[in-house]
Amino acid sequence: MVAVARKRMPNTDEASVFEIDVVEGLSATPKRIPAKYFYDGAGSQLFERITELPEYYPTRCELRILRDHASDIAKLIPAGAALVEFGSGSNRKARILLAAAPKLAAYVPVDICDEMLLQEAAELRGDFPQLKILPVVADICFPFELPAEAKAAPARVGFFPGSTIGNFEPHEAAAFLRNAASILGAGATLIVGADLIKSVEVLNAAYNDAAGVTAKFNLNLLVRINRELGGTFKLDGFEHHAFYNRERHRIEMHLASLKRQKVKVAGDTFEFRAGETIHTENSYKYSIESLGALARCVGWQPAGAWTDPRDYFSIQAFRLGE
Ligand code: AVI
Repeated sequence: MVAVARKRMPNTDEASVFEIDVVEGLSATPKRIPAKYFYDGAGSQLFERITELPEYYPTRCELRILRDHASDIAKLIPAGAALVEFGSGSNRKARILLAAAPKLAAYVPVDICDEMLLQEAAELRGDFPQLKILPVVADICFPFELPAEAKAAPARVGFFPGSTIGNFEPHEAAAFLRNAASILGAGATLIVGADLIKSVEVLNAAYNDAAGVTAKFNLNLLVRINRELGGTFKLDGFEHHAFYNRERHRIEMHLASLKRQKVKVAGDTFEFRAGETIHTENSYKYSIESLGALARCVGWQPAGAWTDPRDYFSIQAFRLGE
């Protein structure tokens, strides 16, 4: 059995937190549900399908940047360092860095989902036998302890790919960067994948794919509420809406009620007007400068940036002073 460091919010039962967040969000004006609840089993599978859609460029662009610039990016990783991946998921992107930085001593994948984390860790041990693989089960938005060997390493490098930073509100992104700084410590480096501001047509198409997978992903939230919270949402009573909000530099996803209706969730009744929406996700788009400014505010200094040939996506590096 592999020893895994654990850190979760104290006294929280995931099911009741989901219920509280949904009931609170549906009681608010305008109605909203946090985007983190997309990712049940079906939602995670639908997201994997999204990453392969012709219109959804971020995953392909990020992989291309990592492959094209792996040796330059790896120069930011000193010999003997520990690479800490925030929200590691499938490790697919980290593997590119691990292969490009053979002097790395340890890899610390951090994720809230322990099953996937342990499975991936076992595979990585086989593929990178010289590397210490030290998984940590934790919510990356809260403080957690690094394993002793990672703390003792001569340097720590954080890795936060996938443009997940874009799903945080700007103040949450700043809080994440501050938390990463205190976990990684003085002298650390952080490598972040962020989607870039671009033409409205490209952005809108990426979140309104012709095959309807993103719509299914959005509507799956209602399927999850029906199953886990005794909801009575009728899927044909709601529609996927996604559009770019130019003022706020973000894609907004909503579920729009097609008619006046009442829905029960966890014993409470919620009324919808025709056209009223539940705001389910924001996906903020940055420039190199705007993410740099946000990072500077919480103590990180820009230390490098790479983009794909169309400048659709960026990998940005930041350093903390000693
Ligand atoms: C996970 N995250 C970076 C995706 C995004 O693009 O904001 C989630 C997503 N939502 C719709 N399509 C993809």
